[in-house]
Amino acid sequence: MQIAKAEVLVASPGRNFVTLRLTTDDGFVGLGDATLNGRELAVASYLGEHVVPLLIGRDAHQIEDTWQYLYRGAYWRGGPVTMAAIAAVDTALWDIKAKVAGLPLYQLLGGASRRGLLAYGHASGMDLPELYASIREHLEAGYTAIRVQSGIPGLPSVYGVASSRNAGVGDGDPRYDHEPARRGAGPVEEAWDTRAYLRHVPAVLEAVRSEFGPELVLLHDVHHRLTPIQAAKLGKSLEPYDLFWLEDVTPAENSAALRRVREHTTTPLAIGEVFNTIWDYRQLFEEQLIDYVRSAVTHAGGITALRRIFDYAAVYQIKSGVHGPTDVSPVGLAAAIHMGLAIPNFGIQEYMRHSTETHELFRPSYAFADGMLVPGEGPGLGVEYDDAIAQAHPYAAAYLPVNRLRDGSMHDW
Ligand code: GCO
Ligand code: MG
Repeated sequence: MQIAKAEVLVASPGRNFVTLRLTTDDGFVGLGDATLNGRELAVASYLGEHVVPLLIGRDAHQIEDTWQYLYRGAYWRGGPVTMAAIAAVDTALWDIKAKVAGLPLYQLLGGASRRGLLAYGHASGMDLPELYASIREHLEAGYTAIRVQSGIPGLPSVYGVASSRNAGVGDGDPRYDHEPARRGAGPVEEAWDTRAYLRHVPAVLEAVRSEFGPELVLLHDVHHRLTPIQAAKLGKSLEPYDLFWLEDVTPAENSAALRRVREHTTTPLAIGEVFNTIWDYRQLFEEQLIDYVRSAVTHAGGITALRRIFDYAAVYQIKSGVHGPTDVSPVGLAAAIHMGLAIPNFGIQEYMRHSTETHELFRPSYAFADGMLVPGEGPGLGVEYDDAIAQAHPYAAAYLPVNRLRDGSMHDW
């Protein structure tokens, strides 16, 4: 069974998505997500110019060999662009293999290990009343695990926080519009003040815990903004509020920074949404510096590669916590849900929920009910790409915001 056609599809149903569609000579179709938020066309071009020509005529069943061919064969290994491209090919080939078998993908990964995936949503507010309202909406929608992000007094906007001020910017559903694929010639510039953040956040989590009680699973994302000692202090100060995890406390490329954080706090740590390969996790796993792996199928080289990362993590009792923002397409999310149902060390799955337009374009068959995600029982990934809808939503340049300190210095995020 040969790959006969490979198409790179770029569309923007509220935000940009890059999708690879492979078709075999006997008519099986597989999809892979290659979306790199804010740098989408780099991956589209890498695929279109350098990968598609290599795929035509290859045996669609040789998933591992194709992965090795694209990873080792390029000479230039790793990096977000290369690994998103490889991920798209790998995911599309798994989709095809499962369709040929006539089975939902999770069956090929070992079958179901659980009834569904515990999923967390994003609640946020510029102040406590807004935040409480957002948490209540999530509880009504069935979530039992919720990420909590809050405005900071003195800062006009904070990344990850929806409010009446920035609602309506993207995805159609105001609760999720804070994911800032903001349209325009350049990135929005946000102001940041670390001391104000560190003063404010413990009080927010204390208030949320006392308002909503001990059962609610709470998470918080720091978006790489602290130094090791600041992160250690935050982790320690949040211990009484029993977080499921504290995410991305320091810039991810400095693994050793998490030693300092670990020395001081028992708050569980999650990191890895910007990682691309298993090597990025080596020190973190072997020194047991983290508790959850944040990589998405889309950014870590596909199902083949992420499965190896999870197996490696399992040796150290580290669990999955796959990245699931709205900039991972329903194809990437479906792949994560099939994996999450099968792997032994599943922890939690992020589920922000895509816009209506995005669902119309991809028609995913996974479902969310009672706080859990299930992948659907149709063959393959269970996602169908609608070309007519894609045509109605052409690519539009969009950037993530940048982050500056009050004196104008660029800051991590
Ligand atoms: C999360 C993330 C996202 C990312 C975004 C970048 O935990 O969901 O941090 O909000 O910032 O996916 O493209
Ligand atoms: Mg994050």
